[in-house]
Amino acid sequence: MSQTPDFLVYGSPVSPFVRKVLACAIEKGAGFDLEPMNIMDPPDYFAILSPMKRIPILRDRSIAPEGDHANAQGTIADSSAICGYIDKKHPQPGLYPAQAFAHGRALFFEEYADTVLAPAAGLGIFRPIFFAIAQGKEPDFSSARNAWAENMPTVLNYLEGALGDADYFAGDALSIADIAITCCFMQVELVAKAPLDAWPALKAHHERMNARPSIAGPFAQAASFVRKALPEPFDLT
Ligand SMILES: N[C@@H](CCC(=O)N[C@@H](CS)C(=O)NCC(=O)O)C(=O)O
Repeated sequence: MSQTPDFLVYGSPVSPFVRKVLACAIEKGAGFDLEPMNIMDPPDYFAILSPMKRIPILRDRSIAPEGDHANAQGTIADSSAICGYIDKKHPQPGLYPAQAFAHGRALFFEEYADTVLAPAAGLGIFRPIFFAIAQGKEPDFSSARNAWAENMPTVLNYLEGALGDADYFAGDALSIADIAITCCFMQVELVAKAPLDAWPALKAHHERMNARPSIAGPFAQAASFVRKALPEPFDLT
């Protein structure tokens, strides 16, 4: 008989931040359930569990099981906080470099993904397409094309240089940096073909990351949802 896992993730794999949390849990072999939470029609207890009104939210059922959601007991909001928690609870394999400087760099890249890459990919490209379709409106392909041509190159040039010849963004093993950057970039790929030929180091990194079930699995779930509304990724070029 399978045991109920401690972790319950509220959200949707369509969110890059939810996929980041799922990737951490999968890399560590930590079981989880996913409870769908739609940010366009959230439940009335959303702000109780997530004061910043964002997904993902993690519940650790070993701290507090689901109840009436009247308080946030047993829950943590924000993907960075959640991934840090998962890493403490399941230390192996470590997703935060042991070496101090590499650790700092990993946290920096996670923040860069959150603050710079996610808005460029999500707000700039994903939302004008998918949110419009989901709301029955015409997708804004021209603003998405413009974001790819005007805004993304600066971000991708920076990441290409920061990665250089290395296999990973921080230290010499997979870390939260690689997961965060990949999940946020893939938000573009949910709606569009996003060729990385002009950024060969990033392209190779992306292919290696894509070969990991922790990245590919949650992305496939998101893509199958998005494909119902947008059967083909559109051409950004
Ligand atoms: N810094 C947050 C960002 C989370 C975030 O922005 N989530 C989006 C979905 S991808 C959200 O919940 N947005 C709510 C809204 O736009 O109303 C994290 O890492 O968890």
